[in-house]
Amino acid sequence: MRVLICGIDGYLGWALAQYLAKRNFKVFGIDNLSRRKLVKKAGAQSVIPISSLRDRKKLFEQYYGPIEIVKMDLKNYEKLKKLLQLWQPDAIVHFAEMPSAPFSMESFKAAAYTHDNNLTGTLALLFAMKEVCPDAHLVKLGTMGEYGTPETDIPEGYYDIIFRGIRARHMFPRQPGSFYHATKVHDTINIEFACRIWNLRSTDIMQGVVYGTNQDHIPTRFDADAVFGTAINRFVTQAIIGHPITLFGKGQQQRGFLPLQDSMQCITLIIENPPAQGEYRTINQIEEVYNLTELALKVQTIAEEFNLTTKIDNISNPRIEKEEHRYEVDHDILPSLGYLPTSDMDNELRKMFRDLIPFKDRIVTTSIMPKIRWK
Ligand code: USQ
Repeated sequence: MRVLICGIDGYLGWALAQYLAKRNFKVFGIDNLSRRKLVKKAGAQSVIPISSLRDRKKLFEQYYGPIEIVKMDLKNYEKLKKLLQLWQPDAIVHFAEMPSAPFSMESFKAAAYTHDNNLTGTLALLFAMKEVCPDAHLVKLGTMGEYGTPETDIPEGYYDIIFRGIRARHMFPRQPGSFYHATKVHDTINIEFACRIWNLRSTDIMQGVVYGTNQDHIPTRFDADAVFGTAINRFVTQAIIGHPITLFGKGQQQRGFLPLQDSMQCITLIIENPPAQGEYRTINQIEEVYNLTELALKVQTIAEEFNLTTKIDNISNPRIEKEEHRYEVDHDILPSLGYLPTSDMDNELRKMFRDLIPFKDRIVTTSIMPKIRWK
């Protein structure tokens, strides 16, 4: 199977390229390298060192055979069409978006960049697919954050409502928690529309917070700063350098989490089990639900195994978000496709400590405390 990964140089993209190559998929990639630039601008760096794209490609070819990677922006519609014609992908995995909620809340400029990058990139891809490869399967990375934290349970994309006695199936309401999460909601509307009118097919993945390091020959990037790092990845690096764990507010916020390696398994299963032509399918991709305090305590306990004493601090929450809320999420489709978690949180945390301690000196202390506030 031929798979194009848009955003191949990122945290998920680089891990997926190797996961698929090991399983004999033919992989192609594009990337505009924006993640590298934005992390640098945020005064941080990948804790695990990563080489230039050119060197990464060479290394990839030593382990897995030839791969074509083009440095380009997804918004470059004409070039994108040419590459789709050349590569003829069966599936296109779309990770090529600006993924940080805090970044999108920094300023008008940052919010506008996020909208332009994410929405225009996805639109270019939809139009190009319609023109060149309408049968290909678009595997789009959405986020659990599209739903927000509603009062009710969260279904997989759709739910039944009865209004004035008439029952109908509707897209579940979205309540994004940042302008970044809002761009994913806008994408959802655009992709569902494109499937409906152009008969494209897509799986939109509502993914929870991914954590961990990869298990392949070439490491993927790992961010721990306040702009691009996510909760567990940040907590582990904080424990390593003796910085108190930064719990925002009450720390009772709940999220769905899954290890990087299992996220790769899920995406591979989705590629192998495409929806029918014309179908827009939503899948919730999480493994375990925790509140942030439970996670901080877990990190603290595992840190002790590495002789690290860790303090937990409840700091003023830079975000506007519910700090106590319901979080009951349906996630039945992936298990029905054969998904089996391969690791538990404790083991994954141990592995993270082992992989990250050697790079302790690369953790940029000044980038840990959040500086961007929602208000
Ligand atoms: N949090 C802390 N301390 C920190 C960092 C975060 O308490 O140092 C809290 C946040 O307040 C929030 C929760 O942890 O309640 C999750 O925050 P996060 O930064 O780990 O994740 P988030 O900003 O929601 O975004 C991340 C990815 C995003 C993806 C999303 C999935 O950056 O690309 O879409 O996770 S989800 O959270 O399910 O929407």
